Amino acid sequence: MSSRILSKLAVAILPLLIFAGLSLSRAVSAGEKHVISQKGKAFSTTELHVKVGDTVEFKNDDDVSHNVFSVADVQSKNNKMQTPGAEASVTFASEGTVEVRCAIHPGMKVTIQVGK
Ligand SMILES: [Cu+2]
Repeated sequence: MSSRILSKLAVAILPLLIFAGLSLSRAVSAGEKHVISQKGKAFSTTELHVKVGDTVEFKNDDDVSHNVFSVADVQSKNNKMQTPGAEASVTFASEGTVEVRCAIHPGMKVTIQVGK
């Protein structure tokens, strides 16, 4: 292969490599997504471990409304009323323990541990 062809090849491939590198770094920096479903007046789990930057989606898969809220200083959030089929997402920005409850159904509890 002549050096001219090689340099043309490099010019063609370089942007692809840069693009691939950018996509990869974006994928690494973005947090993971977790889903906690609400069904049968219960959360789909009682405990969840996530990392800072991760997002938890609260999904109402029930046939009744729920009002999911957190009772932690680290991340207070009230999803307000979620009618059946509704979704609400929370991204955790700092480490700590977040107790999540439902304002309508006192038995509904899930603990989210946010770590590094
Ligand atoms: Cu509820």
